[in-house]
Amino acid sequence: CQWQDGRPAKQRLLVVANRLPVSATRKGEDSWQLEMSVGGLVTALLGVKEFDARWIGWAGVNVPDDVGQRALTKALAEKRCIPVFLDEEIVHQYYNGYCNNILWPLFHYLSLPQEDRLATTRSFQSQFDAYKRANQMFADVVNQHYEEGDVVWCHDYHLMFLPKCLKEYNSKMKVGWFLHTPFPSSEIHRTLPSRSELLRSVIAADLVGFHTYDYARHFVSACTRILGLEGTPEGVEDQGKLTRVAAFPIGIDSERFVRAIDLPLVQEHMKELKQRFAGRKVMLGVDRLDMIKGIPQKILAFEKFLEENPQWRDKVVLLQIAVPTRTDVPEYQKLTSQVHEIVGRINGRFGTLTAVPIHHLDRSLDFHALCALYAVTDVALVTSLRDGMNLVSYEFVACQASKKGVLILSEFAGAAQSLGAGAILVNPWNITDVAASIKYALDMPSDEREKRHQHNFKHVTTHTSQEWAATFVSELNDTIVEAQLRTRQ
Ligand code: ADQ
Repeated sequence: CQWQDGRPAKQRLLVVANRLPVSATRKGEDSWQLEMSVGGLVTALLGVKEFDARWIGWAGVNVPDDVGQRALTKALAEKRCIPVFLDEEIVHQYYNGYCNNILWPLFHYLSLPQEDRLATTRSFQSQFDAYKRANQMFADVVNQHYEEGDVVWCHDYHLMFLPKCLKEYNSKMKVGWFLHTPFPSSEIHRTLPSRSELLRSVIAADLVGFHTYDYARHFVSACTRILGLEGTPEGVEDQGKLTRVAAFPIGIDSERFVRAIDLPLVQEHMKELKQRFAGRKVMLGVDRLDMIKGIPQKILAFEKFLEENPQWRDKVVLLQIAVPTRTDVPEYQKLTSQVHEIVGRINGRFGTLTAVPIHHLDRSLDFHALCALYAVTDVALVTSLRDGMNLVSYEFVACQASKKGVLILSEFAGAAQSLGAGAILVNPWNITDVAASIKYALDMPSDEREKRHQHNFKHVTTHTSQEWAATFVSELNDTIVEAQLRTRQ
């Protein structure tokens, strides 16, 4: 391998995340089918090409037998993936329980229904124990595959305990941790029974990253208020050890989207969509079907818009593509039924024999179909109640080079801080405000659309996922160098 500045030109990077970027389905005793998964983390990290990267994570299936585990490990190795095997009980307690039922809502400022809150309070300790056990299992696998000089990049709220476990194995390991969700105000984090233990584990890392400066600031405040540590402009200091804390706003592989628009397959899809919706303005929502994405609120705002603007009723269509996630969690099942019920009601109310105002699909679209949809859209609606960043808004902008459509964006998405000047920012809880913004977007003169689009397009094409990862890892390398210098002095 080639060397550059004393390091291999392609540095080995161990990416550790709860889920691998592929889902595995068993086809026989020793045969597996692998399929790419959908989600923000996968999208961002697929764009990372500067490193010799391996991905460590759970494949999303229970594989109790050795034959199955060996075969899956072999199949995954071809995709440079290394599995962590978790059994059903631990998945239930760690993933469904502690991660999805406790940390996810808390970090997004969402409260649980009262009965769930009480049940969660009762099962809290056993779920937290499972969380720690699971993180230790991830650490074991990282440790087996770690080679000197590797950089270990831990991702997300599932693995807050991992930096500590890794440093206990090897204090010289370069460990970074990045959170893809918001980090809430310290007042919210304070309510978590395991608040101190989690913070202490995270600051065992050398570098801690967030999407926005606000999330980083909340994290430092939590460390100062809850742990009594000193916050510095650089991060958090604990007995002379500095943990660097900073904002690293994620991006997308924008070139991939920009180029895709000219592909014959995408052009073909676009032609079909244009014919299908001729004479109507196209509005688009693309989300995982998750509470944080504000899908019911978005649809209710669209209903209000139709109610208040009868002249638009047969001239606009909302396409909502919502890929189901966490389908075994009752709260998510309830959300699906709720969305179906609202869509059905509005289509019944405003539909005609030949057209309905909302097309709702409960599924994921392939890359080419998604790009075509983004490209023919006049107005994209991203109305997350909270969102770490939101990459859909970036993807939409990247595909709009010729149409220059309008982005309506929640002020509670991290993306509002980077695309705020070009988008129309809304409070997703205020459906009157969102309905008025829809009207404003549909009526917007072309010179204003052009100006707004140019602002966002420039940002999306210059702040890419490649740059995000390169900046994080380079800062992680430098952090270690600094630490070593301090020790030498
Ligand atoms: P997510 O909550 O998954 O990510 P987001 O950033 O919008 O949210 O990324 C979703 C990804 O999944 C996009 O690449 C999108 O194209 C894809 N996707 C969604 N629905 C789809 C569908 N129906 N069909 C096909 N593809 C679909 C988490 C955080 C975010 C943060 C990212 C990255 O919640 O706030 O931006 O990680 O850090």
